[in-house]
Amino acid sequence: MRIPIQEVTPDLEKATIAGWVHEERDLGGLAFFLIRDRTGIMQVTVPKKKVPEAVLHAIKEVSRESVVRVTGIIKATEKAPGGRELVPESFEILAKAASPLPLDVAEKVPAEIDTRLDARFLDVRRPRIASIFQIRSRVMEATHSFLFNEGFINITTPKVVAAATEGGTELFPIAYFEKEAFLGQSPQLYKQMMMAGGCEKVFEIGPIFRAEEHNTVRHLNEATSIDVEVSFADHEDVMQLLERLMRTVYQAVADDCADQLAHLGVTDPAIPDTTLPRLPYAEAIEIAARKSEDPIAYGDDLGTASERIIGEEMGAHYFITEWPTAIRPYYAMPNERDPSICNAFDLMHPRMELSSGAQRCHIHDQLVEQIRSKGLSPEGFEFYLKPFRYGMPPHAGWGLGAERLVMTMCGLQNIREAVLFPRDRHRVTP
Ligand code: ATP
Ligand code: AMO
Repeated sequence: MRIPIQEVTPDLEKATIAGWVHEERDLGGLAFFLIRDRTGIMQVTVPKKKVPEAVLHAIKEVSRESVVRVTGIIKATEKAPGGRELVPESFEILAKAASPLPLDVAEKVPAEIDTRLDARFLDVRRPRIASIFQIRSRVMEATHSFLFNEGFINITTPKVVAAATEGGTELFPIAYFEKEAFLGQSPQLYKQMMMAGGCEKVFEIGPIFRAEEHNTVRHLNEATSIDVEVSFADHEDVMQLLERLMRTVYQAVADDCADQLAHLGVTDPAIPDTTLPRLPYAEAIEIAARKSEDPIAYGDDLGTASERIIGEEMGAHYFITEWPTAIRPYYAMPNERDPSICNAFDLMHPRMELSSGAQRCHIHDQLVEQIRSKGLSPEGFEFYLKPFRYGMPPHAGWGLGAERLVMTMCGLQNIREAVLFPRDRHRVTP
């Protein structure tokens, strides 16, 4: 049996390792191979005069990124990574890699994002890139266990749907027998319906599909949304839940992924504070208007440029609260004192929006009115409205973009880096 490279210590006598040929170097009488597996990199040193003929044959044949299994004597040496090297007694090629490679795994030759994504299986062999997905996995694990610890149940809702939730322009229509159907933009309506189902605290982590027209570094056409909905809660309750989640997830990554963060050059994971600043929308607009070159007024959406200006001023995670009712979805609850603003919020990283949420309107007739006032037809929402007639508790929730969370945590420049196989305007394969 092979042992993981990380477990090969200088005091071992003999070991079998298996992995990919990361680098090869032939110095005549001596050849060096760096063998890489998921856990690390180890040097195989071949003194050509001292190894069996079969080993010499194999090392002549082998190419970079081939899969090999090597058995031999372990020697302590300060010249090799990890303070040990393996001198082979056997060197088997399990799968030879063709050359030239579509991508240099050792990262000596830089590659464009498209080249990398076209050969994603090779790209993720790079320890730095693998780190992103190890961190992403830890983020997901920490999110699941945090929500279960908080008493949530995990739900799964349909991704083939009949209605838009976040405005009608960003839907992907699909061929669904003789019916009109779309890919789901958000589990919004379903998670709310489960509040009428008496579930009280639900979460779903799943794909959302948005027909975003533009190619940007922070939009995907298929993203992963971490969604929660909580009964007998208002916006402030779920903002506090989000604060706890952010801290827990950042802490988990800081504790367990120090090597991965180091690979990515993240020296300080900047764990968010327990209580994040609440910046009312009106003040956010003022900050943006003061520093922006374009005219910005109360009632405008906050675009990329505004988000950046405000983010620079805030310097760390913060909430934007007290949004104008007019620019939030129909399901947001208007503020009881001033219905021109609503109990909605966004969680912001200085670089971009991470999450949107709100206390929801749980009163049937008011919700119908709000749907109408957005120019939508309540008839299209019958299945959603029905539960509001039979005992819908007050409730609140949010959706948090998993890729944006990972992207900002890891300091990535392009959201595509946080997805194994991103879907964008031009990409449906691999
Ligand atoms: P030494 O006397 O330390 O074995 P050397 O200077 O006589 O080394 P070679 O053994 O021929 O030279 O090695 C050639 C090159 O490979 C040198 O630059 C040496 O530093 C390097 N080298 C030798 N052994 C190792 C090893 N086990 N791991 C990494 N590099 C090595
Ligand atoms: P919203 O539309 O703001 O809110 O989406 C919530 C979060 O999901 C992420 N996100 C995306 N990430 C990458 N690419 C995209 N195209 C994309 N679209 C959204 C963002 C965003 O902040 N139903 C509400 C949530 C709620 O109120 O519970 C909703 O979907 O990080």
